[in-house]
Amino acid sequence: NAEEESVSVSLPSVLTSSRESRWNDTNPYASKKKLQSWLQLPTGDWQLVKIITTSGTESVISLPDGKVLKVKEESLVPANPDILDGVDDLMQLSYLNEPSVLYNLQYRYNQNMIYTKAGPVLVAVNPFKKVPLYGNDYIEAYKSKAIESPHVYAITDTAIREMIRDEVNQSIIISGESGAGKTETAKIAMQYLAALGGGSGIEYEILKTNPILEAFGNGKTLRNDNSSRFGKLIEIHFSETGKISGANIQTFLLEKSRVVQCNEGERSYHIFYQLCAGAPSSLREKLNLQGVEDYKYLRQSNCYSIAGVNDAEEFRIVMEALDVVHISKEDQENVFAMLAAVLWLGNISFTVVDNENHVQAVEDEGLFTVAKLIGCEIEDLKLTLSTRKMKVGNDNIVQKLTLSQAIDARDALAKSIYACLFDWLVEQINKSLSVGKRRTGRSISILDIYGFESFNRNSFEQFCINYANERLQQHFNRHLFKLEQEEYIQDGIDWTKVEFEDNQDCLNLFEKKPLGLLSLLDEESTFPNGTDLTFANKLKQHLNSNSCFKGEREKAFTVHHYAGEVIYDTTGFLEKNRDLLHLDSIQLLSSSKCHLPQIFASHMLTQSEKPVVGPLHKSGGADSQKLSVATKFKGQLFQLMQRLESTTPHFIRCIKPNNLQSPGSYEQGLVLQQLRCCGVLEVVRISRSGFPTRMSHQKFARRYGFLLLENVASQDPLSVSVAILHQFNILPEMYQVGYTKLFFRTGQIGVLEDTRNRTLHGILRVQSCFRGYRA
Ligand code: AOV
Ligand code: MG
Repeated sequence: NAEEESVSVSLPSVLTSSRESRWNDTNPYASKKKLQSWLQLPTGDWQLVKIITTSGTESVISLPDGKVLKVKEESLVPANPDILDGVDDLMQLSYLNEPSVLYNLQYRYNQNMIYTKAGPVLVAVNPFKKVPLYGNDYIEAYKSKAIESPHVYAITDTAIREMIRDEVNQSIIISGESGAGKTETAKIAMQYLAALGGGSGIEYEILKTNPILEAFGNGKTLRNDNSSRFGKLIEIHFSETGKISGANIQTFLLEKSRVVQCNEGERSYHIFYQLCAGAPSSLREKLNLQGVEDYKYLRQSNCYSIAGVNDAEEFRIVMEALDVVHISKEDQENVFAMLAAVLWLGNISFTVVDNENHVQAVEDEGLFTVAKLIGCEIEDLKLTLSTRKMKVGNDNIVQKLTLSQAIDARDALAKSIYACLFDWLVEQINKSLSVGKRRTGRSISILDIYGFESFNRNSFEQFCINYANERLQQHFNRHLFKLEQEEYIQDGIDWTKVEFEDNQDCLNLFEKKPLGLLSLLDEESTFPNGTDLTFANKLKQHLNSNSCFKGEREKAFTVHHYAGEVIYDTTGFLEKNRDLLHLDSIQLLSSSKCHLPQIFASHMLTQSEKPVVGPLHKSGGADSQKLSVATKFKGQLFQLMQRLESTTPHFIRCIKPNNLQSPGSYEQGLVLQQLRCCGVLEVVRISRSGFPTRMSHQKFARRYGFLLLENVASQDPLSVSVAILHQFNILPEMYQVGYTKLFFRTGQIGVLEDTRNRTLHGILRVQSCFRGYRA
């Protein structure tokens, strides 16, 4: 039969290891390929079985080990013929069901083919090992179209071509859970852009921003040894000739809390460990650098190294990269001094000085070193850490701090120094990358933000990260589902809707005013007496009827995200959202003799001049007042979405095949959950059941009208179009006639184009014949 024959002729060699080999050779049913089905095992995994007989309600099936079972008909899901094993676009599957998609991805994954198309979306399954798919040879092959199998290179190539062809900015939007491979994928895309658009040397600088930003913005979490703790959009600019002319990096909400606190088994930002391990001895001396274990901030999580990572070597790479992006040696040293200051701040301790539990900073190596590194007086530092200036009426009073207040003040200072340092670095990098300045308005942006996170304990950071992912998911939905469906509906097409998970409800839960998570958080943050508990109670009071929300015991609440339920613990929410830095601390920095602290201080001051959302101390606030963190973040996200809306998006979905970060392990349940929540199946279904080729009646009539046998010159374009469709016997299920456009299924227009080309060719031949005759 035809199917059997095509197996032997058209399968690439890498795919020929038939599924049959997994079956016992003595299995008498081994040859009945057509009757393969998927059976779900009690573990939840899917098993390929063979149907021996079917009675309509029950089937007798055989397992690969020869066992024969009787199962209910509805527990079986049809499997695809062997010839479709490992197809490179899920659209090609005859049966589009979950086990078939899972199997197809796994089949490819096992052969290092980690990329698969799902219609317009690229799916990337994290190999957790080096795979031989990258480098110049591959780049050349994709550039020349010698290889067409799915790849980040291929998607990036499409983006470049479309940017040039349509003169529209492009975006490559990478999403997926924490540890799924977004950052690696972004780097692979950048590599391709650099290779194709390179020449001016600026591409080298762009690539070198990666080790810098990863050192300062990534850390080890329980999910990912190199987890991004900030979001990043890098916009790469191109000249008219398609060469890279510059770039600009925008970052989103760095997780500041990691600097002063991180969980058992996690690490703070890589750069701290790199500095301690790799600083040359002169620098060590200048900064009074110790080993990582001597710093309290680094000691608390009990984790100092990452398997397979040499921090000293990484430090060398970062220093080199800093040179490349034109950060002077002097500035580099200032940066390292700030890092050391942060580490030493964590070592400052306090002693109780009166019977009201007020404290003072202990005069020890920590205090002295911080003062020296920040460039301020020891006395000023001591005062800043143990008192707070307040204005009551017209009087300035000095309030002494208790131990926990003093620790908060100290940690707040450390966090803001680090966050300012990060922002300053990005600013310097941007200055260096914008040298070209010849903006033509053409660009390709790559978005790599922190992935969806769900830990045992989820705090304000996860709240923000997951909110961002929710927004991104909406963008994805809008593009792939809504816009598509709306176009059909607008044009009056009879078209069965593909149901998809819309996450608008969850976004409303976050964004609705005045009764949404963000508004309520801000409101509670402005009340001087607001606490995490009053915040949690308020949520329960106002949001319990929302289907995406559930109040939990004590201070917790659950949000039903598109990617699953997450329980948030509100402990620390208010403080993190207010993100206060005492004015005393800002004044301390501005009094500094050093360059960077002064810059940081003025940066903090300009920030605090913005409209006030933080707590207002009516008694005369001496605190820095500014937009709340959540509100600022929301504003950034809206801006980001606006920017992305004006681009042609290309989506890459990264999938994490196991939670162990280990190669070779493919957990079906885990993969399935990710495929479900990112709507991969629906994307394929919509692309397949849709009519991707569209042409207006006018254009269609103009292009193919001359092929008509009867004269229709007087008729309207719609009638001409219909006449063409009839004359060429295009099957009714292959097209739809809309109010303004014709919609075709994949491949249909090719038939007409062929005829058109052949006919035109014929006409030209006849014409040249005539010319020859006349001569
Ligand atoms: P993420 O960006 O999606 O997580 P990463 O890009 O950091 O995830 O990937 C995690 C790890 O997976 C990397 O450190 C690599 O070891 C491995 N990996 C990913 N992609 C590849 C690839 N194509 N080839 C080889 N190894 C790979 V987070 O930043 O946590 O959301 O916030
Ligand atoms: Mg990342």
